[in-house]
Amino acid sequence: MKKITNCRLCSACCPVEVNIEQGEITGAKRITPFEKTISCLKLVNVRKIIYSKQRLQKPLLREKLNEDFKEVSWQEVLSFIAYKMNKIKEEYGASSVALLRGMAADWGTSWDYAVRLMSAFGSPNAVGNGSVCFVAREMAHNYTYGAITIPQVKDSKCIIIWGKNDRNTLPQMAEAIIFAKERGAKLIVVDPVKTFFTEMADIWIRIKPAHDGLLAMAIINEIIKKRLYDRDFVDNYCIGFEALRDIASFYDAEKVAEQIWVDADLIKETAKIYATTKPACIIDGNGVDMQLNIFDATRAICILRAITGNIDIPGGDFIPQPIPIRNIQLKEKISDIKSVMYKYPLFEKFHPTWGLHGQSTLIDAIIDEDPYPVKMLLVQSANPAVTMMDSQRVKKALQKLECLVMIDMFLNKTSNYAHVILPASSCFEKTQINRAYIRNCFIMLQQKVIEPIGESKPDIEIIFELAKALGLKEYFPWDTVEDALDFQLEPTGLKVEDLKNNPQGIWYEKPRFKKFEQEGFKTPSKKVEIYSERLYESGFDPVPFMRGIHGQTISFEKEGYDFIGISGERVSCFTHTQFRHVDELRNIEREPFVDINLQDAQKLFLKEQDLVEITTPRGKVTMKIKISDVVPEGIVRIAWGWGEVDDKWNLNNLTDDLERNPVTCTPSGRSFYCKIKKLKF
Ligand SMILES: Nc1nc2c(c(=O)[nH]1)N[C@H]1C(S)=C(S)[C@@H](COP(=O)(O)OP(=O)(O)OC[C@H]3O[C@@H](n4cnc5c(=O)[nH]c(N)nc54)[C@H](O)[C@@H]3O)O[C@H]1N2
Ligand SMILES: Nc1nc2c(c(=O)[nH]1)N[C@H]1C(S)=C(S)[C@@H](COP(=O)(O)OP(=O)(O)OC[C@H]3O[C@@H](n4cnc5c(=O)[nH]c(N)nc54)[C@H](O)[C@@H]3O)O[C@H]1N2
Ligand code: SF4
Ligand SMILES: [Mo]
Repeated sequence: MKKITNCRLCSACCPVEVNIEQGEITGAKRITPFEKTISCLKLVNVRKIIYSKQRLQKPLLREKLNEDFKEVSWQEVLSFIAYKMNKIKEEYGASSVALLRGMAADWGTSWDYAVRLMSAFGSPNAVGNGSVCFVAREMAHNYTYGAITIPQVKDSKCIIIWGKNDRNTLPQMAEAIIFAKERGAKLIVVDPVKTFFTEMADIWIRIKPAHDGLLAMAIINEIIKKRLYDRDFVDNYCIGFEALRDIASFYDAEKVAEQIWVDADLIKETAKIYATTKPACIIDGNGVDMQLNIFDATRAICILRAITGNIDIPGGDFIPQPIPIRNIQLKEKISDIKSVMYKYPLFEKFHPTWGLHGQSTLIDAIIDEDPYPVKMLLVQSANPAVTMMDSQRVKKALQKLECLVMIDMFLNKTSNYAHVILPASSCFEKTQINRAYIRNCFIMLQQKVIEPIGESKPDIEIIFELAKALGLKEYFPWDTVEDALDFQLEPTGLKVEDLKNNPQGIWYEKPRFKKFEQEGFKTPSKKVEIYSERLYESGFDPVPFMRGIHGQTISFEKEGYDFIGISGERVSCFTHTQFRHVDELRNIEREPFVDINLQDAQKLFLKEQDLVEITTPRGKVTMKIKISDVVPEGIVRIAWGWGEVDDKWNLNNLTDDLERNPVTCTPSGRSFYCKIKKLKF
């Protein structure tokens, strides 16, 4: 039997056709409209992941961290958690119980129920990791033109890929890029690292890490100076263009070139091609997200889209038409309570259903007890001991908790600090609607295609069970997850049943372009806010980079280290720290490496496979080196996600979590100055 669902083994959320025989998955393949397709190694090995012997099948409990876990019943474990949560609530207040959520269980409907539980319990602290993922990017888009745009790659004539590597991370987008390129689209890639797409590009801008904002300002300046901007769009739909003209003039290509390691002529050429080839779109990604200057840098990139008139046109950058599902997060119940993220009030409130995505503030609250102590933490689908910046600090915090509950499919390094582990079902064992299918007009169901493994439960059901154990059933009146989803879907007139009957997805409405002509933009002024009054009133630069760069661009810049370390590739076979226990995937990438340029290797007397130690003020990693031209001189790239296998390979031993973007709470997980030395055997 074949069933259609969407895969959620990574955030690409691909539509897939799954083969099922006798209730078991025997294989799966991606559904894509493109002829040239990209195979996903994780999906090829789906059986090894879903039926892994290491899947958690029963709840685990221990009173103390130095004891072994014992298997217990759901009833016992739920009463234990409810008892602990209520005890902490009595002693310190409900806010001292927090929930931390990674991206693996999705930030669509399944996130809504987690937030609802915390709101019903009385804690505002449902925290996600979007400050280092794409939520900070989304805020920069929102503050400029009211929504995060979706690049219309397939129909574009000029594509800029800015700090993204969809070949490994989003196959459907990579296929669209290849499709457009083969039909003559120009391709410009901004990336310090050589990738599949830099090899295919017409222009490769090998930028100095974390200097994207300055590049964007220099391109803006060039476009304005040469009068290549879309005057009609700027006059009718933007505010702040005059201020932008003045500020951008400080970022002249000749002046900026050396600082960002890019030839001035290349900046000028890029400006000319991007502004004169219509339609054009920009794909911005995580290479820009995890930078200290994320907010202004992304705003500057957004402004480029606007002044060239590429917003909301076919082949440009589309303003999405979100599906109007009901907001069930019950935030009104906790709106007066100070959250751990109170120092980032704009980021906290910029969106009605994003929760608090400044995860670093949770660690502050545990360690410094500011604004109050957080004593108990529920971690759902995340591995913070490895994935949050500055692992030593995170571990110190986890150790300080009175109780840590994890909801996961596997044990991971964070489980070392847990008292309770609840077994979660995989994406193929549960029904939910993912964020990718609510944020725009196309909706598709992630539907259960096999029964949960062992005693594992779907994430939403676990939340229902916790609510019941806490005596909060009145807030969760639904008998099944599908009933709850129907309640959320009610304003759309759709039901889960309709989505099941159309497993390949439904166009809720047809995409409409140039919506701004009738509706304006979803900003306070209804215009594209090159100048943002909201930012000005809150003490931030109303126009990006108005006062130059905020703080340092790369961590430990002032500490006299000689190399820039950057966070490694997201290889196609793994998702962050996941799946390294799967032999078939591990055989593709056996161990992590540090990529280094030949000139640097020679300077340091290093040869292929030599073991090196990399240090920053926060800690160290040791790995073998791989000599290649993927990185330029002065940069080493350190493999990502391997801290799950061994702490000596944990990249986040090196990163900083103290300096952050003042708007979005984003630390620099992407780049940091470091030292490298050869280790003797
Ligand atoms: N296989 C796989 N797929 C995934 C994931 C995974 O772990 N594995 N994770 C998922 C998640 S949660 C996310 S957020 C997405 C992220 O997906 P992407 O946004 O594609 O992020 P990365 O793959 O990290 O690629 C970022 C690119 O930015 C470049 N870069 C690094 N530093 C800089 C810089 O300073 N400036 C510029 N311009 N570029 C820079 C890198 O060299 C890299 O080519 O992927 C999702 N998909
Ligand atoms: N230095 C550095 N730091 C980074 C990054 C980087 O590139 N460099 N990337 C950042 C980014 S963009 C992100 S998104 C984060 C990722 O950070 P995390 O979200 O912590 O990353 P994962 O390693 O994917 O951990 C996911 C956990 O969820 C479990 N899981 C998988 N599916 C499910 C499910 O359906 N339900 C439940 N309950 N559990 C599930 C997995 O077994 C795994 O233990 O890391 C960030 N940190
Ligand atoms: S890219 Fe991600 S979502 Fe798509 S099939 Fe592969 S693992 Fe699944
Ligand atoms: Mo992410």
